[in-house]
Amino acid sequence: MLKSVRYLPQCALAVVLILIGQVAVFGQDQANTSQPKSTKSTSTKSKKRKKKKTSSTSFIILGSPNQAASVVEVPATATFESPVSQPAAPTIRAEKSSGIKISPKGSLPPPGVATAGQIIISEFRVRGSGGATDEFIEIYNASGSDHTVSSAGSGYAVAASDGVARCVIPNGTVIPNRGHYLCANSVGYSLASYPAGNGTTATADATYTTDIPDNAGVAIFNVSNPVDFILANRLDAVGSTSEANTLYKEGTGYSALSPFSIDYSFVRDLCGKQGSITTFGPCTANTPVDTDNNATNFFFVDTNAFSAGAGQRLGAPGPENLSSPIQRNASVSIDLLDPCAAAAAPPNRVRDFTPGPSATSQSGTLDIRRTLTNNTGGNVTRLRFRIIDLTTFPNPSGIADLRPLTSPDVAETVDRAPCGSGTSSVTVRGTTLETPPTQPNGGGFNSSLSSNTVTLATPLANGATIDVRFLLGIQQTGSFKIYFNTELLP
Ligand SMILES: [Ca+2]
Ligand SMILES: [Ca+2]
Ligand SMILES: [Ca+2]
Repeated sequence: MLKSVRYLPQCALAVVLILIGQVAVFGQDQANTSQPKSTKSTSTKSKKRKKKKTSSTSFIILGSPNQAASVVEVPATATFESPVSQPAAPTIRAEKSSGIKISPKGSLPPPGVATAGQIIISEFRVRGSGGATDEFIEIYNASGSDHTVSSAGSGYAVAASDGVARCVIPNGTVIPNRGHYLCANSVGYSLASYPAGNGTTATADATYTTDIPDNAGVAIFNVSNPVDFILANRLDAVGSTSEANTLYKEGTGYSALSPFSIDYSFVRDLCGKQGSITTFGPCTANTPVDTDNNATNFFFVDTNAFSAGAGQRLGAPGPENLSSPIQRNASVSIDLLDPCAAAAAPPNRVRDFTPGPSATSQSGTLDIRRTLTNNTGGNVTRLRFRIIDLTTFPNPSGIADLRPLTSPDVAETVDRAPCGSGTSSVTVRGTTLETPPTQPNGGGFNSSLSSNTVTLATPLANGATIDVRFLLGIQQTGSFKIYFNTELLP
């Protein structure tokens, strides 16, 4: 049945569009993948420039504290090893006591139990390339501090709309601030070797074997006994428009999918633009957005940008578990590789016009280089970057179609402060597009690029820097944007 769905076309528009851009005239916050030295006349340029301004093209790599835009839920400034005190325990007790009256048990929940929105579903799928049971549900700690699971039952249940718990996160489990917990169907889950922490992969923290039907809702409760699966005990839910039980979705739900067995997932928005390919400007969030509206808080990605009923977007599932690196944008700074050169000029940005593989780079590549500084206060032993916003397929004309790729190390000559007093040679470290799933068209939304030279044996010390590159295949030229979250482990 996959055959009937549209594949990524090899877009022939690239050649036509290659002369549109004028990188140099826009300055460092403007971006275009076309030829820097346009042969177009000045009058054409100014016309173009006016037009572009309305669409506010921009390019920034998220990462430095002053770029960590306002966040819907959790200020990204907190470091995960300095938890704040338990979240307002007395208030929680009072709140839950009214809810608990409905419970047959009649017992007060223990102090510290999570409340709605504190522990949420951040990514999931109920089918995959491995078939109907290739499922996972990723849980995220949005509480603002490390959270110790503490329920009146045996833990927090993740249940489908048949009312049957699939996983229970046991009492006593500590989910780090901004960390994850992974629940997966052990019968079909196919992404267990997707990279996670140091020497670990995205294996499930808890498993189940009973299939979740296509488009069925899923919810997480702060209880484990199914009789207590009621709204007052619900932490979060996500379901489709075809889910009848409103306990298992928020709002009207995400658009129901045709049941294709593809490498897709629904990802909670990490940028605040609802996965829009065409919306430029800075992200307004860098942690999962939860406004209790599944239709706008989650977007659909898959590795071939199929149209399956819930929007089309090149990207990849990225299941994260307790061992996975954690978003710490506020604890690193990301600067130009060469602070004495313009952001849009080499060696900070290198445009290679040589056509590459037709599936990823038919119009060449764009190579973005940055210097990351570890400000965490300790070693960094694992480092990767997750794409939270991107121009990619399916893009309208005038918008670039970018495909993040694996890149090797490269030697580069840089000028650093004080500028003009001599140059030095540095090694710019390549980054690796993490798989599975295989991403034959390059990466996309939610894909991750790893700095594999940072390891337990070779950590990045506090205050130390690493020069990194992000290689982007270009399928179609035009205005572009790309935003990353920095995920790391101490
Ligand atoms: Ca299923
Ligand atoms: Ca919610
Ligand atoms: Ca994820």
